[in-house]
Amino acid sequence: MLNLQTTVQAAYNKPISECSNEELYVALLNFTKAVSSIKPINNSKKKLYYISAEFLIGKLLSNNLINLGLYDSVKEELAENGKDLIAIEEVELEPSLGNGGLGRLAACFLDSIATLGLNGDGIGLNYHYGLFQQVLKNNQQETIPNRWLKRQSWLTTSHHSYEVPFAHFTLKSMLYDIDVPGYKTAKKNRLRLFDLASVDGSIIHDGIQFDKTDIAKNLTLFLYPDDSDRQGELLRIFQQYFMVSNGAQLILDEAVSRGSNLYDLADYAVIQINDTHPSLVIPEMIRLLMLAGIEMDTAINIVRSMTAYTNHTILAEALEKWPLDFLEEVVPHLVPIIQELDRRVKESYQDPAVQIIDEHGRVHMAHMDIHYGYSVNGVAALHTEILKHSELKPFYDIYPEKFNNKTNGITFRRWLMHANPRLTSLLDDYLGHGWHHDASQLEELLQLEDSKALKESLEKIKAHNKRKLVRHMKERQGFEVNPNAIFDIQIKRLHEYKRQQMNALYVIHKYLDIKAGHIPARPLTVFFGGKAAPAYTIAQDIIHLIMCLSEVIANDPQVAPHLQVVMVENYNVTAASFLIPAADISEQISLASKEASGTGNMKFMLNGALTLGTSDGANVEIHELVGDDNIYIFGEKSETVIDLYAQSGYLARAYYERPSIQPLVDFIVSEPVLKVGNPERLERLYHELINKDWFMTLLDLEDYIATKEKMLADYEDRDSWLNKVIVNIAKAGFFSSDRTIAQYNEEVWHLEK
Ligand code: 26V
Repeated sequence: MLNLQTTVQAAYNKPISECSNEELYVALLNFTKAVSSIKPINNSKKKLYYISAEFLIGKLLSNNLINLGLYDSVKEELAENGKDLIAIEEVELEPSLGNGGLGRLAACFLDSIATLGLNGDGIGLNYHYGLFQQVLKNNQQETIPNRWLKRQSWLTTSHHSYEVPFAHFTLKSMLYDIDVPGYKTAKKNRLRLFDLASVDGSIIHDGIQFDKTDIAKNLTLFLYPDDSDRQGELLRIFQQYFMVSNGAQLILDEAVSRGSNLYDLADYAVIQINDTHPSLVIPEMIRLLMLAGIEMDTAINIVRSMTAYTNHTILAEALEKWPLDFLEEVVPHLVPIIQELDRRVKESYQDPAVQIIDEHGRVHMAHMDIHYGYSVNGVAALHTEILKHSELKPFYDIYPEKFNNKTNGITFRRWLMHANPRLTSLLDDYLGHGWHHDASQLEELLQLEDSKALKESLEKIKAHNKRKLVRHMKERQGFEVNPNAIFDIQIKRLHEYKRQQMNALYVIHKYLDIKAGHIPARPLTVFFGGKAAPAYTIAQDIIHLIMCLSEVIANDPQVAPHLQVVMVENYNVTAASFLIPAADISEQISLASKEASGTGNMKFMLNGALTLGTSDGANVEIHELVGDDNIYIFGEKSETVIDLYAQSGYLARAYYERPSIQPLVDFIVSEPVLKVGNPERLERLYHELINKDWFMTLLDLEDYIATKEKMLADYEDRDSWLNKVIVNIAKAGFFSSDRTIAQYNEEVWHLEK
């Protein structure tokens, strides 16, 4: 039996009590890896391959200790020796293998797949610097490479290596594995990350710049490297093909080793394509099957029977379309296959909207997935309906049977047990442990709605979590936050459709209101966190506005005691686990129809925050579950928004001219803000809001402000607020990713348990 004390003694020749946190972290890493390595790998016949450009897995130490059932004993053993597991975990660097919701979803799914005892691995790339690190300086975002990979890490080198052919050279891959233990399970799965030995970080200069043409050195340096020029776009194709060619070769090897003759491949493997980044797996798998001697018709049918596609967005700019000549330049051997797939579509369907290769010679990756896969799913009920009846309607008309919904979910192991241990023990005290494996049991809380003791405990836990966040902010950013304020939190990637700018306009409203003498009953702290893509200028401008407002307010003694704005630097999974348990208000304010699902909304609800949101994505399902009294919904509905787009019916200026709105927008370029800000950025944002406002910020602004004011007033009735909190926690069970994965398995994958 492995033992922590023995591991530490063997590594450092001294007892736990004499080790530094750095030493103990490495010892715990190796100890946990060793315990996990003993677990057998799930080897049941049919296996899922979840291929994804992103896996936003977060720090793994506590997560893996929890899943291996070791957390309490390790924590205790460390405490007995005067050491604190939480402090030791600080040493771990967060893996930088993802960007936002899509990557975090993939991580939650891996946890649930393993926990449900299903055979399924993740396939992706091992980016050495991953997504950039955000530094906030001079009220702006700066970007630097994120050096997350250390010599000692969760990666284990595997013996697999494949040759990946490109137009002018062949690259030989290497494979790293990260164990995915699952919560108290007998078997484990893995995350398989392909890489290249020749990749070389020394080619990075001036922040995150590098030579985009040197593929052998740059291939797995960054996630989503800048694609604003041709070389950048080509590099994305190099990355995607490298990922899927390795993946397809691994899938074939493993299927054959389990007894497949390739004609029956679909009995051994199912591929889930996570958004379109892995779509080239379709022509690649067809190519490999043909190389193995299978004729094309049959190869196409095999691939179609084992490939399923998930759509995560309806934003046109995120739906990938690669010019055929780019593919010709990187992977010429796939081009005839893609052309043949397209020819067959054109032979059967005349509608240009469903073609794979359009009249400009661009390959629509999603179209290929839909024609040559057997399942297409959206990630929340509303999103799937929009896909069926609007965005992908011509496809739904052809293949109604392929379309299905899988509302997203989150793993409660990380987002409750790890992030909020006090709430976890409270729930254990009231409900027992049944909810750990069956989250629907949280509903039993509803019977306790009138319990004074429960409400008092919830108040105490929230206050504790706020103090924890306050300490964290002080340590990380030197920022003083008032722990007695209402914590209003918007954390997600910076994007105009998510409308952080609308929240900033609320802040301006509140500022002006306080200046006019309306002192709020309680202070309000508005937290923002999120990275903006380096080439996305308006998103950078929004960050700039938020930070300028933060400064203006902090320096105004009349307002500062009542209102505060905090921009959290480098928002990531680690920051989320401090922020979410401390929240009172969860901001989910996207323009209706644009947020496919959202998963932060689910994490906040589970941790006892109330949603302030539009009828978008999974907010709609949260609303249905908790009822009108327990959520704050505002804004136009998705049908109205879709109509407005169809008729070009939204005119920002008409809203701007309203007396309630104009002073708020004008404040962006007012003297106090210009004094601390960059006029070019502020003026650009100001003009954008008045003249374009593509995501209709001003459309919903009045309703947003009124609803938020109502929410703040309601907060003062603590008894009634806590009733709402209880309903939200009780109803969150539906959003366990265990439920989502069980549905994928029953309706799409059909893996045996
Ligand atoms: C697209 C692109 C295209 C250009 C380069 C970089 C890049 C990076 C990512 C994407 C796809 C974005 C899709 C996405 O992240 N969707 C989010 O998926 C979540 C999980 O389903 C969902 O909760 C969010 O609502 C949705 O925005």
